[in-house]
Amino acid sequence: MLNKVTLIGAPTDIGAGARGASMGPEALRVANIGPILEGHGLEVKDRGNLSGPANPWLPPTDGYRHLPEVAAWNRLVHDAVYEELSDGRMPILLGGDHCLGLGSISAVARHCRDTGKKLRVLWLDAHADFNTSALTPSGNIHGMPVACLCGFGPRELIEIGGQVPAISPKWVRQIGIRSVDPGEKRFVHEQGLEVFDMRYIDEMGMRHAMELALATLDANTHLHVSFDVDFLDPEIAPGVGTTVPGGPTYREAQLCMEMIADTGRMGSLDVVELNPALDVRNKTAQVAVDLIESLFGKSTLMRPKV
Ligand code: Z70
Ligand code: MN
Ligand code: MN
Ligand code: MN
Repeated sequence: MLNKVTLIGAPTDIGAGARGASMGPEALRVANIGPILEGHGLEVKDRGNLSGPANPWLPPTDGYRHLPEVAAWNRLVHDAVYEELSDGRMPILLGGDHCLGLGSISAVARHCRDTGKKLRVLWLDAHADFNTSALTPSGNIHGMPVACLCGFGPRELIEIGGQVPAISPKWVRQIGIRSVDPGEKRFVHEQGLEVFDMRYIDEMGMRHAMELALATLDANTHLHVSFDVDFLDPEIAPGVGTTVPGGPTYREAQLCMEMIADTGRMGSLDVVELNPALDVRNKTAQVAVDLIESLFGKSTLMRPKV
């Protein structure tokens, strides 16, 4: 794994249905994300925050809310993430809402094309984020990034990384899913997304789900982790725009992160949907940072190298 990481703040709630995710980057910094990663032997650079358009807070038009502003933010994210990867550093995107996964992952996909790497995307979320303008109940674009990355969406969003589609649905593994809209459900099935939903995790356990989700990684794989904080059960993570009950416990989430760390293949990370306006004394940010530590190899005991 790369030992040089770059924090990229993207303070916006442009794609969300509630205001406040724009304060996410600062809350993660206040929870000491930088120094804590340094404590794990990483060289940490903080690029500060990107600066994009303000949130006009308008109703949707033609099935999309804030499409021009979402596109502008994602172009900024794409360029920053692509630049850090080209510099041989691991970008950590501090969101911001999950529409930013578009800019981030389209840049990662482009970097993988440049370098001949195989890409796998782990999508840790309560939601599938696989809506289109025809399927969305809300028009909120944070419910659409996976579909856009797979080529289903408006030109200004699907073309950001220079190739359409940016990724194949076959490269995606979703974990923790427990809220999917009716039309979205059919589309997930049609496109063959590999989804380890909460029912699967309850029946088979997080360990088995992660073994399968990580089964096709090899030495040439770039693993992108897109961590929507609403993945976590609301008991431990109330500070998100859309809480959905029945999520992974602290212990399940920690195992998930530890198993990702053990692969040594993580090359980029998004931390999105943290909403400090809805949090309690920044505890959701602290839990997120704890789990990110596990993602970077914090473990209770010395562990044999795999
Ligand atoms: C719903 C929609 C959503 C959060 C994604 C919800 C989408 N499927 N909500 N992330 N927090 O409106 O598309
Ligand atoms: Mn690289
Ligand atoms: Mn999401
Ligand atoms: Mn979500």
